[in-house]
Amino acid sequence: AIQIEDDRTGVTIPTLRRALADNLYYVLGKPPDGATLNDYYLALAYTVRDRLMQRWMASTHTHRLPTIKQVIYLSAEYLPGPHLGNNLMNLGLYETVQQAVAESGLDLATLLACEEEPGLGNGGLGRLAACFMDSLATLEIPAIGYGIRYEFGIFDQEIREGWQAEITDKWLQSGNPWEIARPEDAVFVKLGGHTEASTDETGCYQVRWIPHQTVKGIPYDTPIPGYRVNTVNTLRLWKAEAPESFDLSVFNHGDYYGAVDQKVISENLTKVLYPNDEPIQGKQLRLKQQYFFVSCALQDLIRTHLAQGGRLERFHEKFAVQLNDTHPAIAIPELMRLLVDDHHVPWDLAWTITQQTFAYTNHTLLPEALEVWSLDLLGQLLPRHLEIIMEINRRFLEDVRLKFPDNGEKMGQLSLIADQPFRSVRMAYLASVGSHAINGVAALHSQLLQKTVLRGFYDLWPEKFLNITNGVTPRRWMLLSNPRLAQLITRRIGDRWIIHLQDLRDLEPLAEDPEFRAAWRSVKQANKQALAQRILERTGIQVNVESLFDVQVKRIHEYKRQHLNVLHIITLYNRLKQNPSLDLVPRTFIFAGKAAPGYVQAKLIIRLITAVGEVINRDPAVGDRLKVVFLPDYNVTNGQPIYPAADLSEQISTAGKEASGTGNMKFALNGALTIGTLDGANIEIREAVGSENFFHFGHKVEELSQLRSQGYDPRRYCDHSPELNRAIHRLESGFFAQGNRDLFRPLVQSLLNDDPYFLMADYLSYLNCQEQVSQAFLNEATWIRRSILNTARMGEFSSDRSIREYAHQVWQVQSVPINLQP
Ligand code: 26V
Repeated sequence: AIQIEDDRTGVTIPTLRRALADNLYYVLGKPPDGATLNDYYLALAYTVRDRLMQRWMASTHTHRLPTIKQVIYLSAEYLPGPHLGNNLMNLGLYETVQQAVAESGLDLATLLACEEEPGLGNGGLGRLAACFMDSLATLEIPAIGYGIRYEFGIFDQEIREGWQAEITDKWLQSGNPWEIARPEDAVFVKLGGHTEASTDETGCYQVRWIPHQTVKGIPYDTPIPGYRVNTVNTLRLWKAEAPESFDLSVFNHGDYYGAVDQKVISENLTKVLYPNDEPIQGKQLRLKQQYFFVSCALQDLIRTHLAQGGRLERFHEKFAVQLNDTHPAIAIPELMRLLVDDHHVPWDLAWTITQQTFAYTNHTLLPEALEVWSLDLLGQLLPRHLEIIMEINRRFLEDVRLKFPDNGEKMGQLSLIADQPFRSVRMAYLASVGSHAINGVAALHSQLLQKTVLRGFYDLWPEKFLNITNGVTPRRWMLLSNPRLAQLITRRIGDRWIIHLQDLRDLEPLAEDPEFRAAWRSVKQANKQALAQRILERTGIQVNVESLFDVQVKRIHEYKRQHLNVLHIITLYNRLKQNPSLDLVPRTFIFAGKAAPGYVQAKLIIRLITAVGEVINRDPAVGDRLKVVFLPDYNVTNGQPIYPAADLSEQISTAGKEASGTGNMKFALNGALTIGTLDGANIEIREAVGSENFFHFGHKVEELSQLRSQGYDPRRYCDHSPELNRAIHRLESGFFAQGNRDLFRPLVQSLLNDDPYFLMADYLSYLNCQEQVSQAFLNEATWIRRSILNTARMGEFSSDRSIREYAHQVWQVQSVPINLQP
């Protein structure tokens, strides 16, 4: 019998071609000859989305069953990167679609390049959420990711005359084929106003919140398919709109334009992502955003749970809710409010449910990054939540007093309310009391968390604390972004590594095989060649692919110390100027990363990198021995070709400052060697790949605190190191700024006077370590051997491993295979 494939589900080449033409014509309303490349991209995206639909609906249906526990990831940020390539890969359709598209006279790579990535995050934290969503689906764990559908994500970066310029990110401009709006699932969120307490007919104390304003939350769903499984989870992002009834009521009073104003105010709520690398204290809109998406999410959960016949007493048996940092921590008083005020659950029961529901992940120890909200602001915007927080605090401090009867100091230390510099809620404390589990994101970070920021809570409840080291998804960060290496690996050890990254161990013996080493080297060279091409296109700089590609890509921040890297570059340049025939190991220094728009010093570091590049790249005495490149607009899309091309990964943060880092994992997984401090996950990476395959330098955390307590004097290091002195002098002299001695003065002054991130203290150690790197690079065979061993030993840094740990140690959830035949 002839099998006729459904045009929406079939996966043969003729069917895919027909589906593409169909979607172009009937969904986009374009004839083949009048279609743009973007139209073809959209048609292809719809064709792929169609092929996800059955699995998505089956997953959603199954995951709603009351007996199935579901993970709820609450995150203000997601950085999933472009969906099309990833979805093709996870569905197992990449090659077939490539061919189908080719037979229709198109090029898949060109269509993939049309997709605007959702830049709904700042950096590591948002990207981690996306890796976790991929792993949850791949492990067939029922999950929903809730977040905010920002109209403008993280700004696009351009470099103009060496400076960063910010351009609004219009990711929705040409349409988003991956999302489905669900206006039928809209919820209402109250803001402002006041509360009224009363006693009802039965003598029960009742609080009513009379809001000043109500906004409507509209969910937009994006499918998140697992790798070669039927599970398709949902990323549900909320957009704020004005409730129609509201305009109408004003309209009835004749104030039509006032109603339109209200609409604009409501829609502003989800307009723009805040760059969270900049202090956001007192930003009312930011608190509104946090509360808005959290309230939408919890209302959504309660509604579906009740609709399925679930009981609120069992809420925590149905949902495990993870707080991605404190951004969603207002969920704790919000769930209390929904349970106590709206559903009349007694306080104590509601508190048990709440604590059993939530778990909290901390992502930073930097004091300036720890969220606090002033009581003023909270009281204005969320009067009922402030009351609930005060009651949580009162009961909590009462427990503390019973445990430590004659220790009044303890209560002040642990209070959720800080008095200085103004009365405010410490959100990390709120998250800690309202959760049953608290984790850091790398071993060192978790230890420091227990010893510093959350010490008092660790003393109270050590059993709540755990470490779960971050990971990255090998699907995007190897299979998709490094197809050459993925193919080489699969040819030798099979393809189970894609879902079982520890299998990369099987590469270890091949590190001794000359033939395999040669193939490994060819792959790296091809990847370097491809990156060199992009560098030329984007910056006009010609780089030497035989040189060592030395790469630092991440947000620009003083604690990440991009300027330490620059001091090394200046030192090499000084050596070359002093001895023009110096036999220097050629290097290409590649930087990329965004600076928060208001972070003046970070923007100056970008200017420093471009300025040093302008001088060095043009100096004929340097030739192609040194090149300095700043690649603009670092994001997921632009990051993908960078990691596979790196020889050396720069992970040089001040010890104790980088909670984990995840870029460090992407580089090592793709065969780069690391130069790094003993910070964040670097420590665990070094242990995994072997200290002989990792270049570490710099002061350790304890050594730095010793330096600090001894009275740290950065100038001393300058006086004792002629090379450091010369490098600093070059900066001061205006040499890299066309004689302008003022340009880099703020950077130099900061280094000489405070140097809060200890660049001066680590300079010498860094320089010596870089010398070892250069010597190692000269021996190609052993370098490649070490590169292979890095990849072979990175298996534990898959986000699949992280998610398994959360599933067993925090969430108590199981895999649920999805059956497509009902
Ligand atoms: C926020 C702020 C705000 C005030 C100014 C300084 C500053 C610096 C950093 C941050 C980010 C806080 C949260 C965050 O994104 N943490 C990152 O989380 C990643 C995933 O766990 C982790 O790999 C990074 O090390 C960590 O910085």
